[in-house]
Amino acid sequence: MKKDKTSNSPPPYGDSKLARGGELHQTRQGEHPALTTNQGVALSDNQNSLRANPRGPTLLEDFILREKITHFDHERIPERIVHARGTGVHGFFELTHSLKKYTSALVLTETGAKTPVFTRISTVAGGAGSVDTPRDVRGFAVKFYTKDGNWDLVGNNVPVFFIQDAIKFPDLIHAVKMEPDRGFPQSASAHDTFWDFISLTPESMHMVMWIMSDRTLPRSLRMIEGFGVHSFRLINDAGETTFVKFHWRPRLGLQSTVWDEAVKIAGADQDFHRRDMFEAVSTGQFPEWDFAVQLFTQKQADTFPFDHLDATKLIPEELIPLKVIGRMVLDRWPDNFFAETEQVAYCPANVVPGIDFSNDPLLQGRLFSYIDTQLSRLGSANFHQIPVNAPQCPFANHQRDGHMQMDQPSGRVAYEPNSLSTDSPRETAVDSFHHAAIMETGEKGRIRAESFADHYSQARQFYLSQSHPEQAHMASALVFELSKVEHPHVREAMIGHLRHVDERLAHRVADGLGLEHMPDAPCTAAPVQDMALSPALRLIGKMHDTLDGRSIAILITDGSDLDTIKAIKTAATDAGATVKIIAPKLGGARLADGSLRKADGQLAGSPSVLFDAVAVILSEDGAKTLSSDSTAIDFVRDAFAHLKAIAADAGGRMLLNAANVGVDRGIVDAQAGDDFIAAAKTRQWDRERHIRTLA
Ligand code: HDE
Repeated sequence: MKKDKTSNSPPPYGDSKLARGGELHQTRQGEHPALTTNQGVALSDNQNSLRANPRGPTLLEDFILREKITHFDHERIPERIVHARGTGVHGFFELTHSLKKYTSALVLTETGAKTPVFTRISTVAGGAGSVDTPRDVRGFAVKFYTKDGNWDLVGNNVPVFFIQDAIKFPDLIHAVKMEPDRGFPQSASAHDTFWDFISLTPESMHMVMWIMSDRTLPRSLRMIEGFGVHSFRLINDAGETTFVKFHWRPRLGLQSTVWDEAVKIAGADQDFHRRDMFEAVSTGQFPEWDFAVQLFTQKQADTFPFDHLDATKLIPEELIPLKVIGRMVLDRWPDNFFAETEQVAYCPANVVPGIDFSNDPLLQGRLFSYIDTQLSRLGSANFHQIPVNAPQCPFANHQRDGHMQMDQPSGRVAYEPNSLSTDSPRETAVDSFHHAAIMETGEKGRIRAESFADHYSQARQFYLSQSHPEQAHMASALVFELSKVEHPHVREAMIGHLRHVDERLAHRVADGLGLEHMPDAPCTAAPVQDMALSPALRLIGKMHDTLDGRSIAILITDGSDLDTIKAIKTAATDAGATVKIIAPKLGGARLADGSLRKADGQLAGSPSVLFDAVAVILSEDGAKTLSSDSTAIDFVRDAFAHLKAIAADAGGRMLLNAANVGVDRGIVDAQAGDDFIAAAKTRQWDRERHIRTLA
């Protein structure tokens, strides 16, 4: 009470009102608590440090200045060595189908129960301040606060990984991160050290195919899949185990950008994905994923033409179908980015009774790495006490002390067994964690299993399973990436590997790079198999026929027709899209009927790369003006080049002509609202071969 009084009463001394921010205090009094030091001392002046005289030196005695600056100096913590840039959201997981037959984990057996989650989606290579849209894998980490304790499913949006053994991870990451002598490139794999490492690591070929696909250029974090990657084990009440792979499927369907679009988005809005998620969650368009499992026995695994313990392999859905067992909804933006998104500490070793690990050597290495990294990143063994990391079920043990201990345990006993306490925590046989009782035999050694030797068959299967546009994008991506590699022998080694994936792909890329001779393919440790194609691996096939979660721009000028704008807006909104009006001035445009239509975005700051489709509704005068404005020309030219639907009225068509935009099924008359909506639900893949030389 005393402090409130102090903050609201006039300052007892000091200079002018303005220098103290006095105006602010006078206009916004209300319920503000007093501003205090960390020791609780109320401040009368937060604008001026303590000086010997008005123009004299600052005094060391100023404990208020020192405390404030010292705290500020220590505000940053080490960023994550990988996955530094991420976006986190709270939500819940709801189980719809029980896995009681397979597991005792409550989170997977109590149908209808809602388990709170915190999900962080990230890029891998760039720093915390890097752009959202580089060609990169997306991390997909979910912390389930279950009744049995925290379960972290720390996955990616790609179902396989580069390497088979954790011991190679530091090499992989050092190769992909900025080159140590020059400090670039940030968040890009198109450089020598990455491709040098890859060309010498044939096991990475399958993952490389995924990275070169459009999966690594997502349109939105709400439109990506998530994969647990490794096989895990489920254990039921009888102690029987079943292998499981975990999958997240976005309800909005999958969607990606094209490369040129992703590059331009990086310039237009470096926070494109984070902003998209923020806007969706804050406007109640909560992103949702189905949660699915692939369940299989050891007997089934023995028949697979690959080893499921090898993280460079996936299990095609056609072999083991997915069973949807629940859904995740992300519905609450964190209160504070640092406290939650930055401090959240995931760890694949966080499992609950009923879930256990497989022998995947990559997973086994991860079980160690994550806790270790949190110790240096968060600075204390007590990081589990940070609210976003703390279990939401009761937890108790005899671990004590350490930096930043927030608990204040009472009593004499901090050990177990003991006879002095009647209520200290003890082991329990009920609902507690039991490892799968697996028999292990064989020779100890640094040995890679022979069943891990086939590095190309699934890379080939993935590439051949793609649609034509997707294959073309992969070839172009390879040409782009390898064109940034200075060392010819690295480029040639990569073409050699591609020959095992697909000869036509290898020739396409070699041709795109202008190679005069085809390099030899390297020897393989195992024969390359022709596996059955898997259409489920296509991204285009997983786009949904909807505008839900998509965004449409209507470009207008003074004199535009109100009815046409209204009709397009209604049709798009009814189809689920968010509609933004874009005009040369933010104040808006005076329409043909004399009304003023305010703009949601100003043309120069709202290029068409930020939208899924555009409508151009212009008066004749407006069209004339915009036809000599390069921003407006780029607006429609980019929409066309990025294979988007464009609706145009007569004025709009004038601008399209000035921009040299062609005519095809995706260019629709503004009066034909239904046609525009149908065209906007997909990309105009046929257009691509007319407008772009794909490798
Ligand atoms: Fe990670 N990984 N990783 N990783 N990983 C980290 O942990 C590591 C791997 C993944 O949003 C780090 O807290 C090793 C595969 C995600 O906070 C670190 C190996 C997969 C995130 C680490 C792998 C992942 C991380 C860095 C090889 C997909 C971000 C900061 C054995 C299944 C989680 C941190 C978040 C983060 C180590 C391989 C996913 C250093 C040693 C495979 C989504 O501990």
